Amino acid sequence: MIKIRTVQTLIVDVPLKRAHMMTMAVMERQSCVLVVITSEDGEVGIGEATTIRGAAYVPESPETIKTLIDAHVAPLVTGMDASKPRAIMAALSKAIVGNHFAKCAVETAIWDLVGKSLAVPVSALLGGAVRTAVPVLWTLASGDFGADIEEGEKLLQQRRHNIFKVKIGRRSLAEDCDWIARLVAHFGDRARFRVDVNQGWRFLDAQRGCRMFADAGAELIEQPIARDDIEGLAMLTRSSEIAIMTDEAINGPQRMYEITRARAGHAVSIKIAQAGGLLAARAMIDIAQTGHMDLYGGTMLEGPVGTAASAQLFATVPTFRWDTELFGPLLQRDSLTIEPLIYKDFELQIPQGPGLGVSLDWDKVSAYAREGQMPFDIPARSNEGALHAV
Ligand code: MUC
Ligand code: MG
Repeated sequence: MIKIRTVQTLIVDVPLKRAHMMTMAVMERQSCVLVVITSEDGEVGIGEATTIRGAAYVPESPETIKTLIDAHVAPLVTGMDASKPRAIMAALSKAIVGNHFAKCAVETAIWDLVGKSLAVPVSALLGGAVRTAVPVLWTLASGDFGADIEEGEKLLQQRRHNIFKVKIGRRSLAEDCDWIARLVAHFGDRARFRVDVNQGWRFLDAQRGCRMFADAGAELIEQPIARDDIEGLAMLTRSSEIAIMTDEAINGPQRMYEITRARAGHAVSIKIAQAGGLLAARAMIDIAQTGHMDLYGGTMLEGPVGTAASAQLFATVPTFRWDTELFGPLLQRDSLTIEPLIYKDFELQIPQGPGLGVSLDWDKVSAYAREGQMPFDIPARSNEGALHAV
């Protein structure tokens, strides 16, 4: 029995290295909701939820996530047995509708707590790792062509990334297509390119876009049209020469089942937050694989904690046909964890330590904590150097 004693949350705003421009929002910082769960015997588990600029992407924001966990999750799970994550998630889904990002952060902290209590990595609790690293692409979204080239060159030279996803949909179809054609011409066979429209096109634009971007040298188009247009996605999938990937449309196992049945995409993005947690994401992976959909390991631009959680799950999956985008920590100007995640040779190394394999650096957390979030009752065992409340 790993009895849960406390569930605490705080919001931390971490500046990004550069503005990240997408169809629906421009981000200059990432707001991370940290969830800290302690057990009666003093062990600590951490989780993280991030959204894309407030509630611009999903109907949750850092503020709603924190409020929901404080008001409704903490009283429910306090006293429960963390060694039974399925039972806890079942209780949460009975008591709380939706709120997948909040649930994912809580589930992550529970897995971390169990892993740390048993001294095994979370991947071992999820069936066991079948790989030690996952390939990671980078998203070009600076909004400036020269800056995109410079960024891509640097990342190639560092052997960080050789696959690039470009955020489009803010300009006209012709301008976006020209942008990609020029990137492809510049990098040649040194890099591969995809685009993410983030629902920015209408169906007819998308039909033209598939042809135009295939000619421009892109290999995949992510979420070209509205998230609820499953039939439209299926029609594009049937006619497109290049791969269509479904992302925002997937918000859990049920939706994954519908999308797989409809073949609304050649590939599907697996995001633990959109799924509603690691168990739900595992179910989505199983449904997609059973239906012969290709997998992609997605992100909600989490920092190192949420990224480590995705990595622990993805470590148990033999093949991501379209790689992963677990680059969130690299976009942040500072790291909230003591152990930095290791990126090398175009891959993220799966953290090997107990639990998620990362722990919070409380000096950094308190430096970036949003006003009013400190003082915070820092659990002693989460950071041997910070035995006092900040
Ligand atoms: C998305 O739609 O893929 C993930 C990476 C990125 O640049 O944006 C997010 C969301
Ligand atoms: Mg996307």
